[in-house]
Amino acid sequence: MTLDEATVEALAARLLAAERERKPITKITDEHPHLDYDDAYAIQNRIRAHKLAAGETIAGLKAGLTSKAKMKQMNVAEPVFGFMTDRGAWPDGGAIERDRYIAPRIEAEIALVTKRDLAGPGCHLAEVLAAIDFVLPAVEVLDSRYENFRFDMVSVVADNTSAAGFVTGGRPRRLREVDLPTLGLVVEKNGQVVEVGAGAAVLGHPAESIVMLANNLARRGEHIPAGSFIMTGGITAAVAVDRGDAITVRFQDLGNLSLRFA
Ligand code: 0L1
Ligand code: MG
Repeated sequence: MTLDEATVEALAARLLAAERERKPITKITDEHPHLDYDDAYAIQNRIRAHKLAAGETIAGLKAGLTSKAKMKQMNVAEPVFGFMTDRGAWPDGGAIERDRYIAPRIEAEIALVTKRDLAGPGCHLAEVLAAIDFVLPAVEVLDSRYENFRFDMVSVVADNTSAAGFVTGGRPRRLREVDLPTLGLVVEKNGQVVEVGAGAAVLGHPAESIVMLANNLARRGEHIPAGSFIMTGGITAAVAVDRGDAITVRFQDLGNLSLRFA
């Protein structure tokens, strides 16, 4: 940890203002080049505390940068983790307020809901598989609070991993009814196929995201409570969206999700 409490608070306030006013800022590491992951998660935790104090509630947890290719590209060994609040929940088939965001992008994900507490260190795949209640399709809305997507991993963690919203619904399934690594999906933007992928793009198995999340939370003295909705990470590249765009994601076995930006 390199920052004192007052600086953590000031940086959290800066990111919250950027989100509220939709005015992007320069990445935090320009000013604090030695920022480490402990600093970054401390800033993210301050953002979470402010949102809860303002009346928002935690809607779920998320893993980001979970595809091996993207982790290699960004030179990171581990995904990044964040949270979603109820304010970012958009209905399946509904309209998303484009003006809520700076430069929104979407990515298709598999979400899992847990039925038992999960805690690291030492959390492993078998434990996570035994704790999954059901599987849901999800679309994440990403929006960086940094100018022109100029960021690095610690800055992204401080910015709650670009979390901005999500859509879920479709046809929930029990884990035994689906094969997560081979579960395929097709992303369409305005009727054109723009991305295709399968669950194995996420760390070989989407539940591995939850293993890493539980072990990461343990280092911060936290755990995954039973009943958590967890988005396991983008299967496809993020797709830029703007006002008027319509997105449909067709998930094998999990139904479709549709959203439009109005
Ligand atoms: O959900 C994610 O994969 C987080 C990505 C963070 C970086 C970005 O905004 O693309
Ligand atoms: Mg994501």
